[in-house]
Amino acid sequence: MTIRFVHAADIHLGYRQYGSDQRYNDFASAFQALVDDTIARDADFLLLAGDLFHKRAIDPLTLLQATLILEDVKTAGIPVYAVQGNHERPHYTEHTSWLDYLAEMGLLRLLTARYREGDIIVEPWDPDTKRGAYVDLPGGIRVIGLQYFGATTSRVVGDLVGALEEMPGPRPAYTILMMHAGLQGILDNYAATLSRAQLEPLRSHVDYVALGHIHKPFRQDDWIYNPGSPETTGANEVAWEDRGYLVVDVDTARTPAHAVTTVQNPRRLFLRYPFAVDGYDTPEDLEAALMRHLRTEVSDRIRDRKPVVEVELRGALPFSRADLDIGRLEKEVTGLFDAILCRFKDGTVPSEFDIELSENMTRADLERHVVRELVERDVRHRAQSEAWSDLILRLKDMALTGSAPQEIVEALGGFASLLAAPQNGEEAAQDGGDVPQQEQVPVDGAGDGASAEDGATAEDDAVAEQPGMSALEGTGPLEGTGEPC
Ligand SMILES: [Mn+2]
Repeated sequence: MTIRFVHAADIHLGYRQYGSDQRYNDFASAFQALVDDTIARDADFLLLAGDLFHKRAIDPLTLLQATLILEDVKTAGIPVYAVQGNHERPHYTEHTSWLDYLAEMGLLRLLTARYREGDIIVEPWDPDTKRGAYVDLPGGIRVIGLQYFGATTSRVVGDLVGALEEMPGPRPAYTILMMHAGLQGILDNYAATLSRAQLEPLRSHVDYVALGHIHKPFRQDDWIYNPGSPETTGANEVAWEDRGYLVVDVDTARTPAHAVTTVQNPRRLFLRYPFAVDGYDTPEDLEAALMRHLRTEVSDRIRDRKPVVEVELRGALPFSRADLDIGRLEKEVTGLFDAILCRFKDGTVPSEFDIELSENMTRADLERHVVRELVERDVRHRAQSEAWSDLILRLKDMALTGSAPQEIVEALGGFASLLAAPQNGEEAAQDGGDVPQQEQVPVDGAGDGASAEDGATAEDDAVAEQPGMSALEGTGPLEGTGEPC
């Protein structure tokens, strides 16, 4: 018996990365490319191992993308089997997801295990109810699917082993288990719940473990397979070049029965340039050196591909970050690379310098001295370093002595005036951060008195100074280390 199937996962349709329409379309293009290739290779079926959608509440255009692309597979007569991932999981107050909708429309078959009175239910997929945990295909091929179970995954896998052992009839010739689950030991910064040891009892029941969830591709012992993300949902994925999807040729007469080929689908070129900032004394020097470096990296071949460019500044910055015009730099780099967008990522630390200490300082003196020197590293606050230090130390004391949150908030009233009124801030903070807001000192040049609104405006401006940084923060958890999948 020979079959061919395609195993894909983590398509993330509907992800408007960096707020970019082009990036939004890139995710659909990657899906379309892998579907076209599935059809061209005349596969018997397509597996989608979770996170077809980037989010639970997709917009109509995303649904249209999914519908049109899945209609291509349907027209070609290739069934699609899917499981639900964490990104598209309905809220607990809801009962259906957009995957259920696609299943009702006959565009895919959603495989789901249910629990009844504490027991896992592993039932065949029913064409009437369009529900079930597995399908049996001609030639003794079985596809079992488990949706994302999060922290309970290892328990569910244990229950599944029990259910498979009790299942009547002969073992199928070839069994695929599709799951949206991470495996321990793949990513340093992500603690997956499922261990390899917990999967091991499935060995005698399952020939091919088809995973999704972790965007880094991996395979283990001709048994466990994870294709990775076809598009790039976070810059950390750039390093994993062999991402894409897997084309699996099964011949049940062989051992192992499958031969698995990784296909890197076409996707947006995503370039990442770390740049060490140490040794440049002025923003002008740094910018000139950075652009010189990037000019040696760029080529017509790169420009033709209209890449995404991320520049990560690393090292100790010898001047204030505020002196770098990140927005202008992003525009310059975008032009240089003919990029669809460029983002700067700030991985710098403030430069270290020796803090002068005299002998016989008390602990309190020492603390005040250190705080003040730290404040003075930022030229914007240098003139009021005494007031800032007072405020910082007072807030710390209040927190440590168990002041009520309201008292601390009132003390922060002094913080707003300090930002808004450089001339008088020192006085305001020294006389008490607990000055009521209506008594705050007027802002220079402003006709009316300082208000909480002025404070907010000052903060907004501070954020607006570095549009690149704030935009990058918007990339959310995918950028960080918490939930990379
Ligand atoms: Mn994912």
